[in-house]
Amino acid sequence: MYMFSKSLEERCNRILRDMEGSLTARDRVGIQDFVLLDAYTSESAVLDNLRKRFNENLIYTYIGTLLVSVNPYKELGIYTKKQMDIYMGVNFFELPPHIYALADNVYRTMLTETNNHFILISGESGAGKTEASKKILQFYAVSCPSTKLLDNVRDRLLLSNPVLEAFGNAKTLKNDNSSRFGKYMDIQFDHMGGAVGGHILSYLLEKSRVVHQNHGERSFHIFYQLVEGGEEDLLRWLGLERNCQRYSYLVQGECAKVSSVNDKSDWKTVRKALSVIEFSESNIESLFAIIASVLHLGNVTFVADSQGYATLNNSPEIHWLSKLLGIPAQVIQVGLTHRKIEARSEEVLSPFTVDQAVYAKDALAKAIYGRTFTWLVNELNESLANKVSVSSKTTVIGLLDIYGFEVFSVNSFEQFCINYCNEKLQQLFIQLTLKSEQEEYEMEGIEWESVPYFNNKIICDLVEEKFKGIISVLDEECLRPGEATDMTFLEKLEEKMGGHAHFVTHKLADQKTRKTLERGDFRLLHYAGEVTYSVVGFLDKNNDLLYRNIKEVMRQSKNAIVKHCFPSTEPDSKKRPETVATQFKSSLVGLTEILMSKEPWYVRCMKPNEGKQPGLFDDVLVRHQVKYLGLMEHLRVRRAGFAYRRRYEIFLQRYKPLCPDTWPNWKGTAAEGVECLVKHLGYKPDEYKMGRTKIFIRHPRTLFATEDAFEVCKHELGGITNMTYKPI
Ligand code: AD9
Ligand code: MG
Repeated sequence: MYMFSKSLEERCNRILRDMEGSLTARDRVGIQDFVLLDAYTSESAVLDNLRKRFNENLIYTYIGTLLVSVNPYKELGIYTKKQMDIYMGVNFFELPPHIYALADNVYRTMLTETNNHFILISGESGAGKTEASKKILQFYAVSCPSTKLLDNVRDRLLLSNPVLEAFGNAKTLKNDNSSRFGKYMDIQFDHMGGAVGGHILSYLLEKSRVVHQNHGERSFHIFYQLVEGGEEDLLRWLGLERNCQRYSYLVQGECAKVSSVNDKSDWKTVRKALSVIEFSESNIESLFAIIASVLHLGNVTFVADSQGYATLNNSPEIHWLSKLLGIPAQVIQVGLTHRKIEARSEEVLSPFTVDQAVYAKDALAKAIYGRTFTWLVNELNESLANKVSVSSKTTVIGLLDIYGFEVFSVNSFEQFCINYCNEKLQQLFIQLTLKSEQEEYEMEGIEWESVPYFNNKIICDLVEEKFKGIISVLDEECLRPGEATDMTFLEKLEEKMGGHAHFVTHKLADQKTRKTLERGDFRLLHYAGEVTYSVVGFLDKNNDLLYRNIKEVMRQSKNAIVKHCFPSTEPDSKKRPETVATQFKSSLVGLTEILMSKEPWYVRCMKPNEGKQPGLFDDVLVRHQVKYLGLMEHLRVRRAGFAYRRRYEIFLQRYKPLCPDTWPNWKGTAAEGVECLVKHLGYKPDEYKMGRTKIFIRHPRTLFATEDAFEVCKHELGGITNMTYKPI
């Protein structure tokens, strides 16, 4: 027990004996805020606390205002309207941690400070990011002011989700509803707090999934929804059979049916959502014509003629493609089997081999789908655009639901991009957290003690630096078609990056490390740990090549969306389009700028086990996530100096019964009251600091002792009934 004034200590001891263990709750359910862990630098202590809470179905824990969430893989009954009501308008730390507490706090801070905010939700696949972002949106849908006009906006915001999920999510081995794109969504509020509009940005859709899925995985939900749920008339019009097995693009993973997914009812939801969002019927028709076209395209097969060139029989697929895309069959046929090349300033058609034709066909399917997805996001944005309060100023809360750090047994270009994205976000996170900590200290007039931390700028530079970074080297190689290969790319990397502390390959490694690397690998030492990438496919995926003449074919389409997606103004392939990695890099620069101009909040999602099972907490897996989510780093920054801080008013209101001078009412200022209170409790001078508006307490044990005394006092007085919450 901390040094209390004599009489209080005596009373405490007596009552503690009587209460026998009722104060051991902290031991059983852990603590609500990691900042108050004494052994805050110990990964094991963090893990223990998470486990304790998870076993009690307490999935949320704070690090200050950061929310850590562990996927329970079961319904907990904690997202009811009643729960929302409980959290609405209540001070952040006064109730047990919850996503609603965070959502509410962000909302109210935005309204009082009239500034912009964002909530970064990160975590690995299946950790619960998308669910978290939906819970936040639902909370706002219920808690924000309601009028007829606003309700319409609210419905659109909510319904944009099932539409985006249908086109951008798929079943993977890790998650039956895995988002295959990064999403940033702004919700715009007027000065009264009404949600008046929204805007969505999407990042790097994994369109390769359209043509290929690993075993146990599916393509994007919309394909199965259409085939399973589409009305008879519609399917007939699209030339589709109600049988996913008929479509080559849908059966590669050999699991067209997923028990946790109901394609039929999801189809209905999406169909209805499209109407509410006010997509025109003709656009909806064109959209489904495209989805069907992709399926038909997938079934197109080529045979080699006597010279080995690809030919196409006048197959039913071409007929349907021609009908649905509004392009003459002959034009499609030639487009799929030839490419245009320049020979002596003349353009000639050069025939494909079968392999080349298959490659071009897949490239087309990916391009059509990818571009349609972009179109869809733009349409959603039109529908979400603020038409309610155009004249007055709005503030926004951004929700970033982005792929977490990924490490597989084989990692490719996609993982490289995703992990690079996480490096950028980690950098932003450290910068913003340090900055806000420093600012708070300055504002409170308390001296800042610098914190040692790992600055991952060195890795960001390694990837993105102009002329020198990995992306530059990759782009250079992509400029040498015919000569460059994935292996020459690796050699160039070895030339340029050799000696870099965060880069290693088989050739560059010492003997021991060499054994763990293949010849076609490079390994990056990310802030979150090592990842080995296989260079196979890097050039191809980065080029994302679509032949010029097939684009010209698409331009002739009578399908309004296709026409829009392949505009005649698109720069010709004579001028190379930006590579995928470079586009991604630019979009991340844009995202960083958006985020830097807003106040940050964080949700870190974790998965407790790989088996999607409730009640199972896999220590090794969670420990790994604690590490790569940067929790220890964040904790260190938050704990530099002082573990705990509270506004004087709140601190005094809670603990004033512990001192005869402050109980029941203190006449002076809150700061003076707190000073008087802590002196009475016997806080040592170096244990706390009085800021301008807050008290700062160095060690959690001081607070715990105070809290224990409060519990005792509450018990003894029996009358402080309005204080039911436990802030720690
Ligand atoms: V991915 O990177 O898009 O593959 P997410 O988005 O992190 O992934 P998601 O939110 O889709 O994961 O959650 C995966 C599944 O876990 C959901 O479909 C739910 O079945 C389950 N889940 C997630 N969060 C919760 C929760 N708070 N309560 C109950 C949950 N179940
Ligand atoms: Mg998701």
